[in-house]
Amino acid sequence: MAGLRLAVFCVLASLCFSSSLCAADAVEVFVKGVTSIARTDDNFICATLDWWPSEKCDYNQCPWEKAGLLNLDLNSKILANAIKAFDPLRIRLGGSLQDQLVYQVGDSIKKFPHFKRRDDGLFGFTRGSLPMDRWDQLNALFKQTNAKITFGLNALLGKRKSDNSTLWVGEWNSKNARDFMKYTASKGYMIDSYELGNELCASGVSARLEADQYAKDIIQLKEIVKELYPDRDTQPKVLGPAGFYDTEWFKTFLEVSGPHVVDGVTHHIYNLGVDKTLINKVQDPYFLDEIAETFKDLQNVVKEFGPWAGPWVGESGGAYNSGGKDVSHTFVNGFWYLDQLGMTATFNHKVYCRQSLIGGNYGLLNTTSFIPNPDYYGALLWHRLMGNTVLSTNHFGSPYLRTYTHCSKKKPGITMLIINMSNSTSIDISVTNDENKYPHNYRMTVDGSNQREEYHLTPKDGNIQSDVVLLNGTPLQLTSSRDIPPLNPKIVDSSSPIRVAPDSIVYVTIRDFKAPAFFTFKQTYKRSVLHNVQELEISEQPFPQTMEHLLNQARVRFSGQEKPGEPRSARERSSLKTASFKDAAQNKGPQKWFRRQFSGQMNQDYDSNRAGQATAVAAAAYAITSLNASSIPEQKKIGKGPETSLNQTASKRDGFTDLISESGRISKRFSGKGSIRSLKRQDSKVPETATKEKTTSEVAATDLMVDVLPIKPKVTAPKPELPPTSKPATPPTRRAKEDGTDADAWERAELSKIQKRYEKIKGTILSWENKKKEKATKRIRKTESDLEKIRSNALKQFHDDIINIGQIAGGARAKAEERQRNEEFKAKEKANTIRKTGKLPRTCFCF
Ligand SMILES: *[C@@H]1O[C@H](CO)[C@@H](O)[C@H](O)[C@H]1NC(C)=O
Ligand SMILES: *[C@@H]1O[C@H](CO)[C@@H](O)[C@H](O)[C@H]1NC(C)=O
Ligand SMILES: *[C@@H]1O[C@H](CO)[C@@H](O)[C@H](O)[C@H]1NC(C)=O
Ligand SMILES: *[C@@H]1O[C@H](CO)[C@@H](O)[C@H](O)[C@H]1NC(C)=O
Ligand SMILES: CC(=O)N[C@H]1CO[C@H](CO)[C@@H](O)[C@@H]1O
Ligand SMILES: CC(=O)N[C@H]1CO[C@H](CO)[C@@H](O)[C@@H]1O
Repeated sequence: MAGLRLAVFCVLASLCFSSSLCAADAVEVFVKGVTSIARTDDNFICATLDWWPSEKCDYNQCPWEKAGLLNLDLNSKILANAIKAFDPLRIRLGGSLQDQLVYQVGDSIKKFPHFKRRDDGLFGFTRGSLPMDRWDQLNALFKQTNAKITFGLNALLGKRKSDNSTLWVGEWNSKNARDFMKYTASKGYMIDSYELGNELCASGVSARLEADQYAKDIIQLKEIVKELYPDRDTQPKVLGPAGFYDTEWFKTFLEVSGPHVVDGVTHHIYNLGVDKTLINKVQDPYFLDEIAETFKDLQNVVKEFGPWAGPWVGESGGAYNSGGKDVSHTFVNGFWYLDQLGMTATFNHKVYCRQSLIGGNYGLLNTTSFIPNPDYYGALLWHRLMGNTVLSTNHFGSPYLRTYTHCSKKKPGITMLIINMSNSTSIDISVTNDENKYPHNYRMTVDGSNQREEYHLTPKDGNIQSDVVLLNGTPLQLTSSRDIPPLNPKIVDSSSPIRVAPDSIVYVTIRDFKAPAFFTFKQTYKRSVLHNVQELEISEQPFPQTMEHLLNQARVRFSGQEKPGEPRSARERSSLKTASFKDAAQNKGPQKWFRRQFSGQMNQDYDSNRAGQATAVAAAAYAITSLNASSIPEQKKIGKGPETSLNQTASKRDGFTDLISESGRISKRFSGKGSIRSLKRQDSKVPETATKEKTTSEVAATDLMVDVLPIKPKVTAPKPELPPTSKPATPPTRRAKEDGTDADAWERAELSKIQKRYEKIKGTILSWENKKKEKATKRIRKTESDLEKIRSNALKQFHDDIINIGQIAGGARAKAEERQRNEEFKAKEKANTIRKTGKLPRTCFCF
């Protein structure tokens, strides 16, 4: 919901060290923390093991060696440690030869000892078989390492090739699969999911099936699973079709298989090819974006035709036929791989299986030495840092900069993945100092959480085709016990810049970003909306629809607002940004920025289009927050030494009025942004859809973030003690008895001051509200004389106006009341202290 959208706004500004090469390139990254745009499985990272024998060769190389499931060294300590490090790692067992594999279990099974080269066989090989003792060994490894197993079953047994081309027809003979599953279940081997067939969908690769036949086969598989695993808690999932996406085929498959048969809709990605340009493709953002369309289409088809299932990337090596030599196992491949993880997660994919864990040129582990390649560490960091909640992340900077954000895993805050694919410019990115944006939050950070955790991945010797990756400058190497080394972050003060080197990949964890806290606000918000709706007797729709309506409207309007009329020159832009960065460095920027934002919204944007109604609500609440923040000198001066400013209280009293009457420049800012975006869209060839989600007001949420951080005066407020002031006044000499009286008087005076101040604020809110409502009412009266159609439109608008106004006022009011309670509480606490200590507060509120 747009209204609840909350964002953190970071100004990433690049500074120039060398004045001659000063290409100031400021990037703002917006993260909407209030609503998740997608959700992954807890174990999103997955890697595959394949059946390829060492005779699998392409382009004069045979890169599988002994990495296939039938000949892999299961006693490798590195292999076990590499799997264990994920705890758990999803492993998908499957691949091209799985539909020629029989399981040596049950009766009447012919033995096929090995896959052998045979030109007329599928994929150039004969059938092969899996002996149960090998299966036992594999499971011993999986159990020891706590792996989560997906097993791909042979889907071609019982079928025959039709006369025509690659189509296979006939029923699936599930007997061998059933015997195998029965054996597996009886041994107690844990299987997370069974998948049926490999790349048999759509036009297939070596063989293909019709969608309705495959759907019938998978229904049969589901029946077997239900029968063999009656306990629903441990019942393996059923996945399919494990092949390349085709809209019609996938639709039919989901329709015919029906509800709750398929749990995961798996598709395969090999969008890179294997040509000599592979290394360019993995660094080309335009190329990388092309595949987004597929992810989006699948997401939509699953949503529409199989909402009970989730989309999975079941196998993806990027470059087919075992990956690209000197590319797929080196650092540069991470540009493609980690970008894929980020991208598919935003398209609601649950799992992403990398081909391969080991084997081919694209192994996360080296085929022969088992030593982890750079992508292994990229994946492990993702698994440890990125939680399952995906947040919309946006910037208008270079397309070579890719950013993705999730809520952090198992910890508060967010983790952002930043990929800089550019190899040329040296850069220095800064995040706006958060202190002014999260004043109360910062006050809770006694545990040092105003620090960021950064993980910088760079290639050894700056060679992007290196197999060795550095974490924060140190090569990642196995420990002496052949174990995965610890992956320790660099702790960085939040106010300092994030430096992102060219050709680097960075994970940043920001603990202060308390996304879950927004629920508190959500409640308030809902109530205020409902309240207004009822009060004005315009409630026509149930609440969710109303909200949905508001959201859509805001979206439409905001995007409609993108006039290419006012594009600011690069220099203007950069000077503006430089300025805001400088301000930020002085702990002032964000506040000013928000103020402008707020006033602009209140006066212009709001009235003219209400697109940013979310912004307005947020801003109103923020204004109240800033009131508080700036009215407390001690808080404002964090890290700046004591400085008395008694007058601030007085001068900020009218903050709300100031904010409302101040004329804003922010609408320009908005449209400027819109135009930047639309220009970008034209030349960047980013699929419409990839950006569409992001056209709502990013700015809005920023402010909300501030607002919704939990206010816990009891926890966060400093103890009401009275440290020495910078301006020592007359020492207290009164006796305790008198103090009681003084304290009472002081308390009364203080409470009455607070009350007056808030009365004034509330008065301002009310008069603003009345004014706006009056205006809206005038508008409706004027329009009433128009045609019936116009009339109903106007009515609708009127309702929206009233709701929006109510929201803004309600949000502001709630905030003000909250602040008032806090301050009264404080005053009382202080009065108690005074009673105890006999010390009266003096020139400033230094507590
Ligand atoms: C074989 O292909 C032709 C044309 O491609 C088609 O008309 C015919 O129905 C196919 N036969 C079978 C058995 O699929
Ligand atoms: C494995 O390591 C060897 C030796 O460093 C290297 O030549 C080879 O390319 C690596 N292969 C993979 C797939 O990692
Ligand atoms: C940077 O990348 C471009 C194109 O991707 C390439 O032409 C150029 O040689 C690269 N420069 C360096 C220093 O690697
Ligand atoms: C406080 O501010 C008011 C106006 O804002 C000014 O008239 C007054 O002199 C100031 N008082 C002090 C003590 O600075
Ligand atoms: C993260 C980031 O700022 N990326 C930079 C990468 O390099 C390009 C060009 O050198 C810059 O434009 C990006 O800003
Ligand atoms: C949200 C916030 O910052 N509230 C603060 C307002 O000011 C009082 C007085 O210092 C604090 O106790 C609150 O925490």
